[in-house]
Amino acid sequence: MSRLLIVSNRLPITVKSEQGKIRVSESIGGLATGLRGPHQSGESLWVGWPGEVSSHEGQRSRLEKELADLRAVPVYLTESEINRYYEAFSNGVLWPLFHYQTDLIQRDAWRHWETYREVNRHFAEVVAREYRSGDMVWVHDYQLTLVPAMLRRLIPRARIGFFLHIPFPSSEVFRILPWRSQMLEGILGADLIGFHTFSYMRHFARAILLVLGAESQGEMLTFEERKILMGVFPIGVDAAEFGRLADQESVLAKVEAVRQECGGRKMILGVDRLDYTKGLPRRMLAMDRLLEREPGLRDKVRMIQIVVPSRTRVDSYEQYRQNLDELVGRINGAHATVNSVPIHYLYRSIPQTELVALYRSADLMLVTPLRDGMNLVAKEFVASRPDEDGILMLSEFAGAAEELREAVSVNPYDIDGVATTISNSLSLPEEERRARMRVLRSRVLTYDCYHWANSFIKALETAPGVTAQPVEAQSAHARMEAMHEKLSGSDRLLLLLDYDGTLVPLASSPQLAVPDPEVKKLLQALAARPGTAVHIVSGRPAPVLESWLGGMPIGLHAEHGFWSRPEPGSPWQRNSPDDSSWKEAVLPVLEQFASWTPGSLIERKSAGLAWHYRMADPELGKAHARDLQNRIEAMLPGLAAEMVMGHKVVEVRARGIHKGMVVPSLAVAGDGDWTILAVGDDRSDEELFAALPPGSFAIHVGSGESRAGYRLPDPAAVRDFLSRLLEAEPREQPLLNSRG
Ligand code: GDG
Repeated sequence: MSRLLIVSNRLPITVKSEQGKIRVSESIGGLATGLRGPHQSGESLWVGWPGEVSSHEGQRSRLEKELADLRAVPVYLTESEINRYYEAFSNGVLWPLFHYQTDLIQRDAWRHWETYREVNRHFAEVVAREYRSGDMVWVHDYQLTLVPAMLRRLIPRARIGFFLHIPFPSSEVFRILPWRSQMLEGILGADLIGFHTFSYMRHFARAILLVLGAESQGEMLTFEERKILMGVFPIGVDAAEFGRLADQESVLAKVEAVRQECGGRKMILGVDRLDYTKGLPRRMLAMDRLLEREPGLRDKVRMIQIVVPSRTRVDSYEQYRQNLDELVGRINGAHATVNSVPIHYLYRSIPQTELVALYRSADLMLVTPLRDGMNLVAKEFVASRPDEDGILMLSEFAGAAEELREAVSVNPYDIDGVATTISNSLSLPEEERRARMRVLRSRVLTYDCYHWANSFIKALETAPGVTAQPVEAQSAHARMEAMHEKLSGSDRLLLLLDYDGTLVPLASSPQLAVPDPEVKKLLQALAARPGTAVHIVSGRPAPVLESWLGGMPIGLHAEHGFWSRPEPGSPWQRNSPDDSSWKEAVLPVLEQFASWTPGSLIERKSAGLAWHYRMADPELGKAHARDLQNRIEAMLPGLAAEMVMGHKVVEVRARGIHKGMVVPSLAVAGDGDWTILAVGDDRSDEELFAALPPGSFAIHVGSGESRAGYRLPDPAAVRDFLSRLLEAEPREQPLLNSRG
């Protein structure tokens, strides 16, 4: 059975040192509980920071023994690493950024990126050390985004999953991060990438499209030749356990006591970690507004707000706490009566049974974060209501809102709206309260933390991943080598090469794809190879090819074979009659699309017009390309033109022209009998491949469908392949070939 290696910043344990003895206890929480089953089954391990522990060797070895019993592997971090990687970079930069609080990003914390990387590497090394063939690795959260790619390098064949517990922000916000590409590439080391909601997944997909140019299709994307799956896995809580606690005698007694204390007033509850994402000041201001508008409520409601201390060493949290204290003090001062203080505010953590008793006592639970990955408090509240009563008020900016549709939804920024909604909720009829709670309960009970962990693990087990590819890749490699050998041995070799995307990488703008000295040298050397004819078959206009490659001893074919200059020095000749009457109708349409699609441009050729959208926003470009295709298709029947959809280009050209046109004359030139190799990356190259005589070879560059029998990943691989032809001598002495 395959083991699962769980990797998170913190180990789910608490280490205490009592009278020189080390005690380790397991922590509770959705993540720890959900993974307890998978962690304990097989020989799975949990890798993470054990917290601040003594560096004393004796103490460490005792700790490690205790940890080994819990199948936990420590990643020790120094105080300075914790300050920089965890407090400063993870909590001071990534946390506010991913929660849209860009003003709170610590300015000096940007310096700590290096430490973030080093600590991520340290984690990856510990995992790689523990890894055994067949294991699966599951990396958690924003502190460890670089670990998947680092692992991919250390243990290339491992199945790696990554789950983000916080929101993935809109790409507009994400791209603020100077290390956005490194972070995305880090995450893309995984085979499966999980998010709480569909919007986070979409934001991520958009970010990789804009930042890395990697296009996804639904939940699937291909990056560096690997298939990567994305998915939505909303985390749940241990609902059965909360329900069990909520029915316990001692808890019910506490519920009774809380209600007595409320003395008939409606109880409003809030439970949050002290964090600026939780929307506490606005929630308090909404209470303030409500009591101002409805003074009669002052003796009729009581709010209990538990605030759990958190990240006390990060400056912005301390400041936030002081402001909140003052605000609550002011509101209580303004609305307290002789009989009651409206907001009962506790700044500390409470035992779980007490928490459940509060959940079960509440008439109205306020969960109003400004942003929250999921928010487990909302689900715990629902799970703690076997009595099927109580109202959940939930911010539309919590991940939980995408699932818990029967909660009363609020926009936490709309203070007045929240005040009104609190007031309305308090008077909801019992029947409606129960109806909402019943549906909420069925969701929370079904999709609990066990379901979450199991569904992620199952998806990771079956994700396409790297493991699916090697056999195919190996056989492709062997075939490729066999073909190379045939070409190398040929003394009459005809090379038909596309230019853009084949010999040089696609440039953002067509004018920028100027040939570099290296490619010129390669073409020169190939042309000088005995018995070898080299031809460039491109979609570009003749003047461009002439100015870039005119001086070389090779044949040039422009505009998809409309023009040919088979030998250097010979004039360009047309291969088809010139009928451009169709341009009058087509050009205005292309111009319209160019103006609608910022960044796109029109290329004018003698027998064609091309609308390039590589520089436009990729999604807008794609959508408009589809629209343009429909528009042109509708026009074509009346025109002597046809349309070709290429790589980020829609081209309209005179009918009957295609790259395959050049093949017949070249194939018979110099008595024929050539071994032909055609290489191309685009749809227009398929026509070249189709026209090749039997026994020829065709290589498609890049991914996507092709009729070519062979494939190379990119122009660098093409160059490498072609330059290897220069190493081997042909079998026989060459015939001099005059076709250049
Ligand atoms: C991150 C994401 C996502 C709170 N006070 C007490 C107490 N708690 C427990 C709650 C709950 C947990 O703390 C808080 O969980 P949240 O989900 O609300 O928030 P984060 O800690 O920010 O977690 C979040 C989560 O990851 C999981 O993916 O949902 O969006 O930010 O379990 O019960 N527990 C006890 N006493 C307290 O006083 N015993």
